[in-house]
Amino acid sequence: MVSRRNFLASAATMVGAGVVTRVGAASLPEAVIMETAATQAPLAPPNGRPYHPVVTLNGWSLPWRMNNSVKEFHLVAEPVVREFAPGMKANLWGYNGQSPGPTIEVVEGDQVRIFVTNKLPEEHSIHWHGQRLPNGMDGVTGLTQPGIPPGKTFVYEFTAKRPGTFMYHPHADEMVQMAMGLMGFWVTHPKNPDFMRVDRDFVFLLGNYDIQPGSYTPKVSTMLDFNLWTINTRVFPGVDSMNVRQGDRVRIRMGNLTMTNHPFHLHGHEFAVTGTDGGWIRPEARFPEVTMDIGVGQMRALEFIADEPGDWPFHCHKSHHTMNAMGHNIPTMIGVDQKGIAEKINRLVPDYMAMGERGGAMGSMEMPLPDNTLPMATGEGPFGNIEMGGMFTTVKVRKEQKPGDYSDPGWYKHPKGSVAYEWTGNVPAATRAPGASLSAAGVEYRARKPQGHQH
Ligand SMILES: [Cu+2]
Repeated sequence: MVSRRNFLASAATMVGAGVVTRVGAASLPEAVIMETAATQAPLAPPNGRPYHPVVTLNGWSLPWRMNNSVKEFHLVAEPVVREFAPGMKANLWGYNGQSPGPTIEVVEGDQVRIFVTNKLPEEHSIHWHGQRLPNGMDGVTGLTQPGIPPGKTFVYEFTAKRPGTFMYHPHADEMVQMAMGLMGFWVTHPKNPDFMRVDRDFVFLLGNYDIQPGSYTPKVSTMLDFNLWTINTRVFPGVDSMNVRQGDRVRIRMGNLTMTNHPFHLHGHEFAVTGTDGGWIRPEARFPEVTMDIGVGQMRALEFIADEPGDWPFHCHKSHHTMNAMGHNIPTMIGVDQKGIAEKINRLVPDYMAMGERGGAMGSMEMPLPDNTLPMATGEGPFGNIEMGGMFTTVKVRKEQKPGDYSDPGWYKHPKGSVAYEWTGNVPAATRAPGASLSAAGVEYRARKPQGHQH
């Protein structure tokens, strides 16, 4: 028999081991949902310890309920519709109405209880990626818990021990459930709100999907050949810009839940990688970068002072990852005269268009698209087509952007004389090395034939 005294003693031991308590809740907390893909204002903590909230790009943070000093959250795994960018929607699986699910923000030392309701047609479980927690709360179906059956609710309880940047994702039928969009961001803020304080703190997850033009559901068996590379399950021009005030200290935190690495590149500024999966990097161990590779399953935080005004790209440097849905088996046609072929094919296929003769720029392309897909690379900028898609966005640095204002200031107005311009003077012949002869008509080369082993 468990006396009250014994129960308290054992409860104390459990807290010491990182477990909060057995759930004493009489009711489920409300499952808050969000239906818009617009970036929501930061969630100022209404109770509990103070912290500086993050901003989830094209997303939001999940409100909680305080129950005897335990922060209670409610996630519902369910089918959702996500708009990747205006003109294209997909049938995915997500949390609380969206993919990715809402960001969960807690403070180091918080006791956390998360109710997970499974409204999927198969078993589910959530793994709290990167957290220190009791083994039985790690969310691995079959290993640390039984799968959550459809229609059931499970409870996860642990103390958020380590401050830093984390994620959550299923560890049940993983390949399918992640290919369908089940994932979310997690931030554990430091106990001291002034520790590594920044003015703007953006977060997002990288995802990949294979949704063939004209279809609405991702192919879940695709292993590598994805055609949509996403920032919070959005593709450019559907990805919001990160709007900051000139001089702000800006942090961007990312998690990579795709099947490949992404070298993210920031224009116009250097940044320091300040956080990894293991926690915060000591100031003396940081080094400057303009491109940071983020590997599969990794999380990274970078920081910079946004001191250069303008609209600065922030994007994956793999050029196929800044494009949208399109076949990949396209022959290179640069320099090939396709006029005759196009005419002949047009008799059979009226909309056929010769492509690629002068490169792949999509700016002037007007080939009809199938339903529910996006042009490969498009986004109207102040100077025309931006010719980007996928994992691309901008950091908009403005002197006039008020602290705490995240609204889009529009395109940058360049000071007079500060935009690249056409040269209209003489173009002298290029100086070449003596004896060098390079002309388009006759490129000289020497074949170096194998000479056998010379050592
Ligand atoms: Cu990439």
